[in-house]
Amino acid sequence: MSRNPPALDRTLRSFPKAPVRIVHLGLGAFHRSHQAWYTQHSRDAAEWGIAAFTGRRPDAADALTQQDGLYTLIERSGRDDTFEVIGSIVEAVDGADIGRLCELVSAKETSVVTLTITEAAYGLAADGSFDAGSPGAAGDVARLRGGAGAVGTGTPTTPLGRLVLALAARRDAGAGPLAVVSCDNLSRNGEVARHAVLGMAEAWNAGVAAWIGQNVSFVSTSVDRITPRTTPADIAEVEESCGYCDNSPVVAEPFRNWVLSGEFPAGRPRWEDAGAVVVDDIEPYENRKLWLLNGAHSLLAYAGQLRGHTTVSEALNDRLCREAMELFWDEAAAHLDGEDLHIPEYRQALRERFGNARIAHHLSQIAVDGTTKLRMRALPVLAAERAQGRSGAGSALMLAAWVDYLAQEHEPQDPQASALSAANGLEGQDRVAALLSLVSPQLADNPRIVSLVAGLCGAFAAEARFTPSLTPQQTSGRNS
Ligand code: CS2
Repeated sequence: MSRNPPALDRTLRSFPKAPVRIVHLGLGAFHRSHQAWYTQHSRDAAEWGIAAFTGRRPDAADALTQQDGLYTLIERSGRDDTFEVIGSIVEAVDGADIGRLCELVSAKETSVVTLTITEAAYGLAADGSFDAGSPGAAGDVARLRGGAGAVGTGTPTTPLGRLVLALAARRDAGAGPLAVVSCDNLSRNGEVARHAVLGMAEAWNAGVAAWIGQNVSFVSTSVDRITPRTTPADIAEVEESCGYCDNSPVVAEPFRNWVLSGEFPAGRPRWEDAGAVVVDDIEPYENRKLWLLNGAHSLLAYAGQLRGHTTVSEALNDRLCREAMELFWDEAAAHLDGEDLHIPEYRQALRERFGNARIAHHLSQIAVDGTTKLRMRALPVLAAERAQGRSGAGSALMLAAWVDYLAQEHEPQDPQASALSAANGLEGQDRVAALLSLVSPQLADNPRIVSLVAGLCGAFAAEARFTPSLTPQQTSGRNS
């Protein structure tokens, strides 16, 4: 191989640039391993280019721009790696460039806005509703109002605020309806996105809110592809194996899945050519993925780190972590109906996906934003178990692992970081109740749940062993 390999760009790999018809907010590794891959593999890919905007920092856009938007997807199985250049992102933009965002969203050709802005960015309050008073949302409402309602003069800083401003620009341009597609791991993510966008728009300008209500469809999706952070070794591997320099490769497992439900009033790529599935009722698929995959991930993230592990596959090799995961899965499976969900096969596939030791999926990466994630991942199963008169000990174990993890992680990354650190300063059951209240008041208001979780704290200590009291047969009063 040459000592100075050429840089990856469209002169090195000739990829026609499709016109921008999709705007994406949240340019990160997952968008590049998932939606960009599906778009490239649609039969009509030549008509659908993506303009992807970063979130807080411009770095990812700068790096990708140097390569004309091209990057290498390293598909990493348990045995080997394969490489593919992805060219569906035709423009990578700093998220702070609101002028360009408004220009693209208000273009008639733009038909779809996809989002991977993280669960926390939807501004959800502890009861799951949109919190217009949360610091991010309130700041952007003030900034939008600071523009005296004139589009283009306010400069919002959150993805939601930016999207609302860009949709207002589309209204003013008369560019017609379009679809907003949430690709974040939230249940009913389309509905959540609708509440969040409308909530912010209503707080700013009733006319904009009314236009959004009538012209923007919010599509719910369940997205799946394990995508660990790229490391310097991955960059070196691409250079070695492909013979060019790529500053932004992305690593993903071979598995991928995308289920969508909702209207696309201005059209969309034929993602189904690439294996995406369009359904009327997304809830069962969403719950299967959120509870079994993401729920197990959160459990392993906290329990695994308590037991000294770094990656998902390491945690899976720990008997205690594995047993806890299976216990939680048993609880979740009791509330996942429908033969076409193929739960036993799905569980087996997850064991294999998690066990892929060639994917170094860091537990610390999964552990962030615990209050929002646990609300989606632990709470529904716990509530469903208790409604059937069982304790929900498997789900409560996930919460207990998080409570214990916070005792050693004093500066967790979380949308409620300051409230978390105040709650973390308390002791005993008061501490457990205060922490749980940040996941949901529903948990903290129930003394039996608080003592169940408090009683499970310490379950992942080095010398711990599960006891029969942790089996799902343990019952509690119905509806308690
Ligand atoms: C993970 C997800 O970080 C997390 O919270 O659970 O990013 C997970 O890897 C993806 O949803 C897999 O599709």
